[in-house]
Amino acid sequence: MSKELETIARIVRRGRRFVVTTHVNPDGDGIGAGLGLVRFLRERGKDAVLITIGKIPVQYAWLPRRGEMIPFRGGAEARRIASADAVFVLDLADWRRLGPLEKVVRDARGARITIDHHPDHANGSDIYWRDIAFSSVGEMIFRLIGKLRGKLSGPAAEALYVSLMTDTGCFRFSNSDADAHEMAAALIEAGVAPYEVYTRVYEASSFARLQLLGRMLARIGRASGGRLAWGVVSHKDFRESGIRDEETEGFIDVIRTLEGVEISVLFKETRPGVVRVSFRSRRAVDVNRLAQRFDGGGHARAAGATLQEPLSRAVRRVVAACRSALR
Ligand SMILES: [Mn+2]
Repeated sequence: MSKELETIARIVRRGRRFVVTTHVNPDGDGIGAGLGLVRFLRERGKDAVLITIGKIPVQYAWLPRRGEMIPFRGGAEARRIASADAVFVLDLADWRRLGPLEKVVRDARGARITIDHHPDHANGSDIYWRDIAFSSVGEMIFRLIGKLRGKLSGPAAEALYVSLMTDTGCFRFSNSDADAHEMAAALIEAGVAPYEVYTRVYEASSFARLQLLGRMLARIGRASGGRLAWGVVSHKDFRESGIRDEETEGFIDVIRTLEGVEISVLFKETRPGVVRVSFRSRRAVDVNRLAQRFDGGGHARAAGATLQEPLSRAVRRVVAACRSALR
């Protein structure tokens, strides 16, 4: 049992006011783990809120209830962070991914706690509980609740299930170990209906999104004898389809289903001259290191980077780097 977990449990027992946050453009893990923690804290009579930065993917819009999750707008949220007994930073190692919240969190008076399952990165945490063995930050929150001998309510369990389900790719990825499945069993016993949650998150695609996915797949690129595959969504595609960037979550997971592919890449030109690149690998290549070459990062099997250059140049450079990683 890590000493950080002991310290965090002590802070939770003693504190009254908490703020939880996660990276810019949060994903299912950041939102699910964050809401799971907020719900647990509120049920124990504490004041707690999840403050988000950037866009919330549409498939999670149903999850937060009134007042549990608020966007960072400025003064009011900054004051809440400043006066909290502790600020939780979830699902990120490099605090630059807090965007406009980075400085506010740095200046907070309460304990600054990072809980994360990405590789180590220097940050301003007072307590840094980091363990890449966890499938999701939701699983770490689940452990924290267990440590506090907390009872898991249905709503807290549902939020944690979203975290676990999305970060394990619906229990398909290599991080879906026995612990992840045992946690799923506990969440189901607490009242989660897996099929309902799955349907809400993954079977709510708009028609335009599906058509855009088709367009991306029709142009899929391959190299290195099929061990590398990539898809491209240009700014023109976004404009013509009316689909927003955050609605393309999951596109990369379709590319990676290709037989024999080791590295899958998705390029998204979110604005002219701004290209967000997602990397996934099956087993041989550490895509965290690959992404770091482009000033990004993540996990060994899933990482990302943002390039500020024309789309064609970004594709050319990243494909070349992937090909050499596969040699
Ligand atoms: Mn995560």
